[in-house]
Amino acid sequence: MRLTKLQQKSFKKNGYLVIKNIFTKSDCRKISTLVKKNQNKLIISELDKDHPFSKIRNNSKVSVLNKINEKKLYKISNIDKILDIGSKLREKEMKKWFVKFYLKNAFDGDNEFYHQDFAYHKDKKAKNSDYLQCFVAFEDHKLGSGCLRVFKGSHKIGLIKHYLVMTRNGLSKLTPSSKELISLSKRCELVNLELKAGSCVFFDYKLLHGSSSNASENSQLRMVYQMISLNSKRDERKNRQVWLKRNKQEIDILKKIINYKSKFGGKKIN
Ligand SMILES: O=C(O)CCC(=O)C(=O)O
Repeated sequence: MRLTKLQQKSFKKNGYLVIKNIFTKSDCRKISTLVKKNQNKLIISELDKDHPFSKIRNNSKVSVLNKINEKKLYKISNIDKILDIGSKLREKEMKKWFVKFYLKNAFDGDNEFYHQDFAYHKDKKAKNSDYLQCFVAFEDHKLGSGCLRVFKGSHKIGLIKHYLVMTRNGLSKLTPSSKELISLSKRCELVNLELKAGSCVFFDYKLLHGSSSNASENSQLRMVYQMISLNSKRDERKNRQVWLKRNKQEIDILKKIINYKSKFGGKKIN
């Protein structure tokens, strides 16, 4: 696909670029059916359910396709066409690094804390410009159902301080303080990306973004297609260290909660 000079300029200036109709409506329907039909077989972990601590036999929140379903996906459409645009935007050869689907289920889908993706990767040796994300809507995304929201131009403000917060899933996320976000919202316009099914947005790993929970009757399936430059210096050993550290921090937070609860309930638990 050809990118115009204006599109390249707009990506550099704003930190994101929307491309409409990269997938046909018919492919979107087929891909949604494939992901939703297989979601319970494709769960990454129990914690990736909408309510992992409940007896509700609920939906998964995140799905990664296994080999068989990935083949089925590529029969529907070649999602790697995203790479061509990604390489043009980054002006270097990019490769697919990780693909996952967030189901953002009706009445259940969680919010995504505002964050810069690079906050998760800063200690892994690769540069911010080695990464790129493409976010694809396979259903119509509306503000009322928790569409993606981005702080326009925020990729230029550097890496903001992020704090670890615990989600209702028992998984931690990184996010700046709300005080910081309020201050940034005065400098960078907060844009609602109400994408139509089949449209996508490419964005810089330092672009601040997030979304509200989905309290509506409409699901908002999205695919997150992450790219990395062919020659990046990303260090897998560092990556493992970062994950282990975060896991330990999560366990410490959960222990604190259990201690607090047991004191509150007058019960001693070891
Ligand atoms: O699903 C969303 O609303 C946000 C996804 C996201 O933040 C990410 O993948 O970095």
